Amino acid sequence: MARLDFPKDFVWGTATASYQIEGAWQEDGRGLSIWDTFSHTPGNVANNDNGDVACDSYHRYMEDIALLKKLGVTAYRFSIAWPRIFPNGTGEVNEKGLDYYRRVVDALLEAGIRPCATLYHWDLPQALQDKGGWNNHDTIDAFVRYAETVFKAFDGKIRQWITFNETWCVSFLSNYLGVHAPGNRDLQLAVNVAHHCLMAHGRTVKRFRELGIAGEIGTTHNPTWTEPFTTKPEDVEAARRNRAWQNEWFFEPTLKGTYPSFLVDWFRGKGAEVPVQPGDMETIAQPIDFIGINFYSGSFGRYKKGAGLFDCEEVQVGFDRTYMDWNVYPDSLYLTLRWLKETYGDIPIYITENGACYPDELTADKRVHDTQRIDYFRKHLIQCVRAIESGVNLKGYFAWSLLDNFEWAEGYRKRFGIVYTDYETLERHPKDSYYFIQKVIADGGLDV
Ligand code: JJW
Repeated sequence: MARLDFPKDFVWGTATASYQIEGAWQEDGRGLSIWDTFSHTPGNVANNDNGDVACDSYHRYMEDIALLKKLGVTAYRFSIAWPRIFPNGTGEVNEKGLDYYRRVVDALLEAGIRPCATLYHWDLPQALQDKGGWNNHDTIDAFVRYAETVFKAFDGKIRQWITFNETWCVSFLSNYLGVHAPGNRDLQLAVNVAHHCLMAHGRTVKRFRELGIAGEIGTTHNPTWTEPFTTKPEDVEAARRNRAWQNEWFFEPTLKGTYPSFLVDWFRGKGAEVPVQPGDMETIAQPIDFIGINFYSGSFGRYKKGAGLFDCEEVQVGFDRTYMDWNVYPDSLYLTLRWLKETYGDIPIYITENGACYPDELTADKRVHDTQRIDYFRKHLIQCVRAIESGVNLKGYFAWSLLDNFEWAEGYRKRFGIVYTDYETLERHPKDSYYFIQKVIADGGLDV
């Protein structure tokens, strides 16, 4: 048996997001978001589930925080619901919405847990969507105003800020593939949305610095690794296009102030132009303190004319798959981390999400023996140690998720929690993976 150790100051955490856990969709003046609209429209979400109640964390956050404390985490990543703070996206601040997060943040600090807040985890105020959403430049101004309001409200208390969660999902998954809210299928729209979100990120970082807010700010992208199936140039190029779409399209503007030019040309060939105005790229590339990555999976790809946007088809190479049908490909996390270092240098990296979905069952004595999830965590944590010992500046790891919750278009049937949520009673039951993570944190590493 061998030991793999994490650095002493490694940050351990779990992650959640407002719409996925809070419920209380009409309480204390909360406005509607695009996810209320989307989930209340039949056919968009499995089983027509919605976030009206979710895990009821709006009322049960003290239980969640007690679970975090017992877990032994350094930090907790949650998101702030924009429509609780500005019910119409702009206008008057809703103090009652701020009060909820004041209670959460104070309880976290009391428990010795560092709050890490995401500003945009997909719940765009519906009132802004009605005016074009992220396709409209005014949404950028509204976002900066919302961000500035919460920065001031939590200055000195929240010391780690993430502007956007997974801009690829916000843009392409939601506006080109049509899977997430608002459910559009338009490439030009998706390219515009990506650009405007990146702009909103840059302008927010700028404002954060101007206001002199304490702490660090960054953003979270969701890279996936596409490995070419063969060394044939056409396969290598196809895999590269896929990676560029999921990865460089977001990391490159954020960290270098450019878009990958071959992909700009590729999009042009598909009839979509990138709406870059003079000065935009400098705005996007404001220096940030860290980069977050949400990492789940990778795949093998090869050239096939007409497959997807990039003439790239996935090849099944025999991976185990999670209940999301995502490959379990732990090496792809290492490859991604190495690529980040080689391409963008030593900016601090946090894994702001990593985890797996399996069809968990609660036993009669209220346990969940989620051995597959433990195996997934173990394999990915091993790759983290590999990366750290290879010189990757990986500072922390947040497991997705603390709780089973509303998994977007998949509804409640897809469980990612290390704690089981009983949706009948809203009771929480730690799974075996919770105790696994607890031990890794306590030991500062794992036996392999
Ligand atoms: C891609 C489906 C093609 C969340 C995707 C679907 C392909 C027509 C998990 N991360 O709940 C990616 N998650 O809120 C943030 N990340 O394509 C947090 N990415 O359809 C988690 C879903 C996702 C996806 C889901």
